[in-house]
Amino acid sequence: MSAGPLPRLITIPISHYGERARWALDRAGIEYIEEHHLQMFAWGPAFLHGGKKTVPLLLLPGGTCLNDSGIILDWASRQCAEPYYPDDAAERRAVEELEAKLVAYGVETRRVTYSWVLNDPSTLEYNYGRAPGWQQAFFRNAFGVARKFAKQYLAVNPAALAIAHETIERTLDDVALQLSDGRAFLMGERFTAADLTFAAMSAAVLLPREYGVPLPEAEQAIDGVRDKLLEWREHPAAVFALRLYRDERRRVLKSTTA
Ligand SMILES: N[C@@H](CCC(=O)N[C@@H](CS)C(=O)NCC(=O)O)C(=O)O
Repeated sequence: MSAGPLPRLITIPISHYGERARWALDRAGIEYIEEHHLQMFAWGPAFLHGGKKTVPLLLLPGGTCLNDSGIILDWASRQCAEPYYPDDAAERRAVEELEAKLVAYGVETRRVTYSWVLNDPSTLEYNYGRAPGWQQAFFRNAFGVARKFAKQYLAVNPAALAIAHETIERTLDDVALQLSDGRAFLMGERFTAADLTFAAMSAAVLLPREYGVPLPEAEQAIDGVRDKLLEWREHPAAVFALRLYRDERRRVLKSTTA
């Protein structure tokens, strides 16, 4: 139980960068209040508090704003009884280098998800979370306009999607290769930020049940996306990511500050 004000996590609820931050905080046993905003509307708080256009943001009670999921992950790791980064500098660098690749892979998994949801208004309910009603009403009433803008803004087009598919498949192969010596986690026998980041970035296409907000099922995806999602789920690296969700997403370790 915490005394005093709690940190505020500002997210686009469905965002896997938000999920990366949420998981890092949850695992460290840190209490926080999550505030949801929808795409475009999140620009307001993002600029106001973080000085840039992306969320998640973590607003600490003292007034500090952590304005990137990686910064939030590092902060949560430092509060956690079992930190997500190794103490050894070279080992830590290896985790961070892998994370940087996985964050870029996350842009491609997100592109694939948007190629589905921007063409399927039935998925809108999953997007809303607890965002203010007026933001939800905008999406309900102006889906066509929002969709056109978002497709251009996020480069959801056949050429970019072809690159996304290649990047996703290459990343899954690389991860499977890294695991092929039988290690339990990406960097060895211990769960690190690389595992959390890989699983969270993969969640956009693997749709794990344990994700921080409800997601649709792969089987519901539109033609042209569904077969890829179902194929990728069977990949050994995807099986690993889904195992991380099953075994690690709800694990709460002691916070050193609790
Ligand atoms: N590197 C950032 C990326 C976050 C990010 O791309 N957030 C998206 C939501 S999925 C966003 O806020 N996009 C708004 C925009 O790009 O205009 C992080 O890890 O926090």
